[in-house]
Amino acid sequence: MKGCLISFEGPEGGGKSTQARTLAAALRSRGLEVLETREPGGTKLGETVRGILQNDLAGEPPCDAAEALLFCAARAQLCRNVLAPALSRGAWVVLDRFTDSTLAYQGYGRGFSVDTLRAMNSFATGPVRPNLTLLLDVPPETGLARALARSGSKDRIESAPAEFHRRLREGYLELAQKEPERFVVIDATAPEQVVRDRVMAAVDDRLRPAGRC
Ligand code: Z5A
Repeated sequence: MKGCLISFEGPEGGGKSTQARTLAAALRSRGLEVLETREPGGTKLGETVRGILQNDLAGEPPCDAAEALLFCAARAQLCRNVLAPALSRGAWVVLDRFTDSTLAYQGYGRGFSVDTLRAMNSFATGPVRPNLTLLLDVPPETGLARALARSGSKDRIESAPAEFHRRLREGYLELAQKEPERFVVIDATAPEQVVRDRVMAAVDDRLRPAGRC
C-alpha cells in the first residue's frame, strides 16, 4: 500500500490520544493527507461496539471470548471500509490502538493464546499492517491515575484488577522486544512536551530513511 500507518499503543493514560492528535497535526503541516482514528471505533459499527465493550451498552458484560471477537469485528470494519482505501490512495493513518492492543489485553491480560489472537487479527485486518508502532510505556498506577483524573470514573476494562494491568504492560514490552524493527518504546512518564519530541524523533528516524516523510 502507498500510504503509511502509525499506531499508538500502551496501557491506559500513557497519552496516546494526546500524542496521536499532535502527531497528526504535525504531519498535516508537512502537507501530507492524514487520517486520524481510533480503536475500537472509527466507523458506526466500531463506535457501537465501543459502547458495548466499555460501558456495557448491550445490558450485559461480554464474556472474555466475546470481548476478543468484538474488538476484532470492529477492526475488520475499520480496516476494510476506512484504512485500506486511505492507505491505497497514499494517505497517512495515525491510529490510537490497533492489533497489539488485542495481544496485550486479551492475550497477556485475559490469558487467551497470543497465536490464536494473531490469527484473528490477521483475519480482521487483511493486508493492513502498521509501518511503525509507538509504545507509550507507563506503569499502570501512573496511567490509571491520569485516566481517572481526566474522566472521574473507571470504565469496565479500567476496573480490572491491578494484576491484569501489570501483565498487559509486561506483554506490550515483550511484543516490542520481539519486533524491534516495527516498535519504538517511549517512556511516557515524562512531561507531555518531552513525549511529543520523542514521538517526532521516532517518526523521523524510522520513516525518513525509507523516504516516507
Ligand atoms: N482494548 C482492548 O482490550 N483490546 C483491543 O483490541 C483494543 C482496545 C483496540 C479502549 O479505551 C479500551 O479498550 C482500552 C483498551 C481496550 N482499555 N482500557 N482500559 P480508550 O481508547 O477509551 O482508552 P485508552 O486507550 O486506555 O485511552 P486513555 O485512557 O484515554 O489514555 P491515553 O489515550 O493513553 O491518554 P490521553 O487521553 O492522551 O491522556 C490521559 C490523561 O493524561 C489526560 O488528562 C492527559 O492530559 C494526561 N496526559 C497525557 N500525557 C501526559 C503526560 N505526558 N504527563 C502527564 N499527563 C499526561
